[in-house]
Parts: sequence; structure tokens; C-alpha cells
Amino acid sequence: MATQRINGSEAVIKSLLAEGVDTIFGYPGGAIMPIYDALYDYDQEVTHYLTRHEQGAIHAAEGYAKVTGKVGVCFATSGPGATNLITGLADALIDSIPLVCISGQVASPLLGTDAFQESDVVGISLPVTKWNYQVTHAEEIPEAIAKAFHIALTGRPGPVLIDIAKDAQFAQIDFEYKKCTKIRSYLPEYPVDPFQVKAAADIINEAKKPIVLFGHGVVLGGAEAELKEFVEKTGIPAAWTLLGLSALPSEHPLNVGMLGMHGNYGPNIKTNEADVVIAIGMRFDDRVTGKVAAYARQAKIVHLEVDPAEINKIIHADAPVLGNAKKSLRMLIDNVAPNSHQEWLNEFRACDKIEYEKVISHDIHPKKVGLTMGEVVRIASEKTNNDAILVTDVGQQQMIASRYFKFTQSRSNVTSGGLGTMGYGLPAAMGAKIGRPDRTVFSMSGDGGFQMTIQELGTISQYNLDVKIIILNNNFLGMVRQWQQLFFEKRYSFTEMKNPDFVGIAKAYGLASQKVTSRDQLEGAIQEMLDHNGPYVLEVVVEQEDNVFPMIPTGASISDILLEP
Ligand SMILES: Cc1ncc(C[n+]2csc(CCOP(=O)(O)OP(=O)(O)O)c2C)c(N)n1
Repeated sequence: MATQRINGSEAVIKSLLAEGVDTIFGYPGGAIMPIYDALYDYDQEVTHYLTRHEQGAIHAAEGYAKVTGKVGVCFATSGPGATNLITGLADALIDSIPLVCISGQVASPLLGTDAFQESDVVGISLPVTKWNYQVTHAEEIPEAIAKAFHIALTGRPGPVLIDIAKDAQFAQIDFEYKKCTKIRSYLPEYPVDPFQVKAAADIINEAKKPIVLFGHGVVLGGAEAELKEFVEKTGIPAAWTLLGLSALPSEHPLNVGMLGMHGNYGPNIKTNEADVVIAIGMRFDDRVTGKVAAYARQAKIVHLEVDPAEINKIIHADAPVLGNAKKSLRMLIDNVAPNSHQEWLNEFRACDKIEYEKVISHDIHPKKVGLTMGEVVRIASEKTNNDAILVTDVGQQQMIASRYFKFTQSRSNVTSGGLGTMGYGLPAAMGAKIGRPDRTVFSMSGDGGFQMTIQELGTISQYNLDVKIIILNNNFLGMVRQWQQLFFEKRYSFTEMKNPDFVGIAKAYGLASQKVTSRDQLEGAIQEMLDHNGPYVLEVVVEQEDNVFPMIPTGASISDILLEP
């Protein structure tokens, strides 16, 4: 490519274009104004969405990245703009979301002087980025951005932050862009070792009661087809983590449900009865394992994982397989014998029956007067033929939605898993809709989390983003209230909320809206929301003191999962 004489700001934009970026979320300010000025001339090539808060921008970038598999990009100014990205960076790091964030910084001669809106964002973001870097010379810009994209997307993905001093944004350079494909001493993905695969296959071929636990690594590795082929060839029941959800269709006969604290009864109980546990792209998070000392002690553990730091971190692997899930599974499929485990699978289905009678039927087909979150989720899923993208916030509604919403395609479940970030849902749903305008996108939040980023209704309105927004309003910080009820003698310490008129707020933003308070209104309202051409806010007033069950109390074994209080 011939070189061009341009300033650092234009170099930022051209570098992003060279990486195929066509969507940016952001919020301007003094230290990033030259970059925004350069952006002004590129409105044909790239669409910038002005959010209402930098946290909104970064969560939108996360939602966009999750549904597209591309890198999410966001801009923020220095100081408070950059620090407002920190929660999103932490969220993206723990959930392995590829992001490239660009923050403006004060001019390099002012660094370290407590200049106006100076903050050490490289220092602050160090533990919550996969990589970060401060640019003080314009010449560094193309290489820094090329590295940023390579690091964000390769191996175990994650967020990268590039902080660019204002003088570097102004300075002229001879621009030339070379994509980065390799960095010394950065080995994002190990080649799969056939001996490791063989050892894993030998264990799997001997197994009488095997279970697959699959996680986000399957989605990030693009290994959905291989996962399906693997479980179908071996006949092994497969359970998912919160972030693995939607990698295998909900109605697949070998899909046995959700793991962990509010997961399904069968997969939790049976993990502690299995003779072989095959963990694929999951990291044995404490929400999944419960008490580690009582977790799958009887089982041989096979662990397919791209990040060597995850192997033997929580659970010792008898047969680790290091590498990308798609490649590892492909090799494993060739090494395992066809099998079926029908009797073992029937044991899961017997557990499902117990759970259905004790919990699920009451959640999704309630007989009581008050509305349940479960019935709202069931109807929303049914009315979209189980084919929508579901974006949830954090709390009871997140667990209920993950349990009862059904999926037919991958990359359809967007949620804050590892960090549990309230306020994530609404902006992430905007990003999801921008990434997949062809699909129905639901945003489901509690009344608490919704109010953490409620201002993004402004962004949704400005760009007419057709997000179907459901607020499940129990007038409580529901999940915390549930714990207070169960473990703190019902001492409801600061969890009750006096809420605003959500419909009035939606209308003030120019959005269609409706409030539902009784069952006879519910289906019709959801249909109306879906029929409406454009964004819609539906407030559903649900029972105040409903609980999410099953539940594994903190510190308890997964075998002690409770179906009722
Ligand atoms: C930013 C942030 N602050 C606090 C929490 C702790 N927390 C977890 S769930 C929850 C309650 C959520 O209430 P709401 O949004 O109304 O949803 P519900 O549980 O009622 O569905 C709280 C406060 C959190 N996860 N994130």
C-alpha cells in the first residue's frame, strides 16, 4: 500500500477501516475531538452511534461483538469518559469479549501534570484489559491499532484499550497500514496435540455415564457444529453454562439444560454421578461448581480449553486438550466411537420431570393471580418461534430468562456472565440489534438494572433501534431480596424501590410503550410489541416476592441443589 500524508486522527479512522470496522459506539469530549473531527468525513464508510453514557457505548460494543463475532469498537474522551469504560472493560475481560476501545488523552507534554481531564487510564485499566497501550507519537497509531485487533480477537478474546495523546492525534504521518498476524512471545492458540486428543478419546470411549459441559468457548471458537456432531456421535448428554447457552439448540434431544446456581436439577445432580465429565470451552466458574471440594470428585475430567491458564485452575484435568474448541472437537470426533447412553439420558429426563412438577410448571404456567417472570419469558419465546436474540440484564430476570427462553441458533443469548453487571442489558441490546438488524432482539431487565442505564432510551430513540424492551418490574432489587428472604431472615435492607412511571419515561423519549398488570393483558401486549414497527417498551408488573428456583446455596455442593425453599 502506498503511503499517505495524513494526521494521526485520520490514521485512526483509516486503520479501523482497514480492519473492516463499519460500526463505532462512542461519546466525544475535548481530548478526542480531533478523532471525532476526522470521523466527520467518513460517514459513508462507518456509522457512529452516539450513546448517552460511555458505559452505554462499551456495553453496546459488547452486545454487537457477541452477536456478530466481530470486534466491538468504542470511543471515549479522557478522564471521566475513559473511566466510564472501566466496568465494560472488566465485563468484557471476564466474559472474553473482543473489543477495541480508543480513548483520547491529554497532550503528551501535559502527561503527569494533573491536566484537565487527565486520568491514568492505562494504569486504571491494566487489570481489566487483555492489552492496553498509550500512544504519544502519531507514527505509532497504525501498528498499535493493528496489534489491538490481533490481540482482541485471537486465542481467548478480550478487550484492548488504546489511549491516544491529543498531540499524536494532530501530528502528520506517512500512513501505511499492515495487519498484524503475529507478535513475539504472544501465542494465542496452541496447536492441538494428537496425543492429548487420543488420551481424552480413550477416557470418553470407556465412559458409562459421561456428561458434556459446554461454555462460551464453543461460541467464541465457532465450534457449534462440531459440538453437535460430537454429542450426536457419542450420544452424550450436554449441559451448558450461562454463556454457552444457545450454542446447541434448546430442543436438541441431548441438550439437558443449564448448569450452576439457578440451573436445572438434572445436570447439576448428574455432574456428581457422572463417571466422565467433558468440559468444553468452560472455566469451572464458582457459580457452576458450587463447593469445589464436593464437585465431580468421582469423575475423570476431560477439559478442552484454549487458555492454558484455565486448565487445572479450579478442577484438575485428567485429560486436558489445549487448543481452539473447533479444532480440538474435530480431532476428537475422529477418535471417539459411536455410542448411545439412552438409560443415562433417561435419568436426566426423570430429573426434568421432577423439576417440571415442582418448579417449572408454576413458573411458566402459573395458577396464582400475580404475573410471573417465567410466563412472560415463555410467551416472548413462543411468539418469536424460539428464534429471537435475548439480551438480559442481571438478577432474577436473567436467571429466569436463561432457564425458559428457547433458542434455535447460536449467538442468540447476550448477557453479562462473569461480572454480573447490572445496567448491561439495555445498551447491549442496542448493540445486538445494530449487529443483527435482521433478527428480533429482546432486552429484558429488572426495574433496578433498567434504571442503571435507562438513559440509553435516548440512543434507541435517536437511531430508531427496533429493540423490544421488557421491564420485569417487581419493585425490588429482586435477586438481593431473594437472598435476604432466604439467608438473612427476610430483613429487606434497602432493596425496595419506588419506581418512576416507565411508560411515561418511554413516551417522553418518543417510544411506544405499554404497562401490563394482569394475565389477560399479557399475550396481547407482547403481540402488540412485536407487531409494532420500531422500538417498544413493555413494563410488566410481576409478583413482588417471587423466587428463582432451583438454587444451590453459596458454598453448598451441586448435589444439594434445592427445588424449593
Ligand atoms: C452494578 C451492580 N450493582 C449491584 C449488583 C448486585 N445485584 C445483583 S442482582 C441485583 C438486583 C437486581 O434487581 P433488578 O434489576 O430489579 O432485577 P431482578 O433481580 O428483580 O430481576 C443486585 C443489586 C450488581 N450485580 N451489579
